[in-house]
Amino acid sequence: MFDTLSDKFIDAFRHVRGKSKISEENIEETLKDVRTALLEADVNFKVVKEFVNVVKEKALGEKVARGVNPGEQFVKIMHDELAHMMGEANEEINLNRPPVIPILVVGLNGQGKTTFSGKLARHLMEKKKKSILLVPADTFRPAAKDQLITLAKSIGVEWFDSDLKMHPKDIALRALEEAAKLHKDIVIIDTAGRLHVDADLMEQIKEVKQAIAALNPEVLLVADAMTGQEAVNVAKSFHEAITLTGVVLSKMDSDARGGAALSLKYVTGVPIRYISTGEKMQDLELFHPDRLAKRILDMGDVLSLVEKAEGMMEEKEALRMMKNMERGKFTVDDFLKQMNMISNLGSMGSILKMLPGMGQVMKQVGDLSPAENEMKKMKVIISSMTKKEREDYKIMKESHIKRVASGSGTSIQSVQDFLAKFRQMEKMMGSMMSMFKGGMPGFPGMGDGGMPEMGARKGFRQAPSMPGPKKSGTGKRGPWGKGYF
Ligand SMILES: Nc1nc2c(ncn2[C@@H]2O[C@H](COP(=O)(O)OP(=O)(O)OP(=O)(O)O)[C@@H](O)[C@H]2O)c(=O)[nH]1
Ligand SMILES: [Mg+2]
Repeated sequence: MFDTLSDKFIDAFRHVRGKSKISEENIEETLKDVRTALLEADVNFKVVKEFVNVVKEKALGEKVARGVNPGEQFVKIMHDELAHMMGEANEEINLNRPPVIPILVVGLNGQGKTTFSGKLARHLMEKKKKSILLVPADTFRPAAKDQLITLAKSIGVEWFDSDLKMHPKDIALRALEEAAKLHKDIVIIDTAGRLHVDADLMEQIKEVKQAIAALNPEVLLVADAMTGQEAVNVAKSFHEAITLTGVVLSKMDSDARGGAALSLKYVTGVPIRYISTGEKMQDLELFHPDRLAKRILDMGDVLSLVEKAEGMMEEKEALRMMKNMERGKFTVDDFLKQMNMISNLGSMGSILKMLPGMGQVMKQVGDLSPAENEMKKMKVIISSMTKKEREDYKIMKESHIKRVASGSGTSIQSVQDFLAKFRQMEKMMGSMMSMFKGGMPGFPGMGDGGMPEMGARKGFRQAPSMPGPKKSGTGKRGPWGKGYF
């Protein structure tokens, strides 16, 4: 996502980095490169022209704040203008109104409407605690109904058993009646793909919208981000025909250029509400212009990372693990849960990119797949261990190791390596825990009671305070024990 643009921008900044003052001469080259980068990202040339002019004016006009170097100030101006171009703050659809709220999902063929309908249902159910009815209203392709029902089942959402012989507007009306009976908050109506130039089909979708107009429906267009300016043009046509309330850019995971995301709001006035970033049901993100601007400029997006991590592990489970760790108990099962949590966040590359400056660091590191493969291998080995072994790996004798090796399709050496690594981790965990318990000279706030900030976050109670200093069982000091520093 935005990879190429990001690289080109960072490269363009070299002309202003380290300069004591921003002048017409030294930003000339930078602005030229910025302009080329945006055009290559498939941003409309008029938008590019305006963007570059504004950035130039601001960069030359602005007084350099004390303590900030001109290069940093230039990046800040770029950030603000990029965020502005993409629409400033995220506006999620308005859910603060009485049910039933209809959401009509429209767009060209094969753009990801059905997939998005499922993703949105899951998101609104899990994050907004809404009850949803999914409505298949693609009367041209019967398989589309099955596709939506399969998705509905996979996410545990109810669907409406539409009669595909009916006009989509009647399906929508029936579904709304049913939703009211079932006390649902929201209906999501998945419609057939249609070309914006097909007059008959555009007429049909107008009729659907008119039929439910009294309920003030959200009308979301799903557009493939990879099609760049074409997506912008399609959004314009649909907006003129049926007045959209938002756009969803799909297949952002495959779009390295980003032209549609950058200029759609600017050109059409319709806000981008969500981005679809994969085929799985959890691959949906809110469109946050300011955060995306940060990602493009390799300033990181820690907020999104924290939000992704939230809710991954139940509070009860987190407390149980914490208690066990306090007792110096860290099991293979705990380790597996932590690995799964990380995998659920996405690929290592996508997680690291959300940290400031990591985009460039990763370029130097190169391929992250060996680390990912290593994690996969460890998971396979763990899944071949019995429950007892996972609770206490020390009971594993040679025969156990042999069994796990053949069960996981790895080798005895691999299992032994894993156990050795785990032993190392367990040791480290023990040392860290005794460090928290005993307090560490020179590290304020880490004395008794653990880290004070831990309880402050929403959803996490204060970690139970830990008892006073504990004598290490072996008498040895771990790598971070007292006296090491
Ligand atoms: N990589 C990627 N693939 C996606 C995304 N969204 C949808 N797809 C894939 O795109 C293909 C089409 O998706 P659908 O949801 O069936 O598209 P549609 O707009 O409902 O298609 P029609 O109903 O035929 O017009 C499927 O193979 C999806 O798995 C996405 O965000 N990323
Ligand atoms: Mg479909």
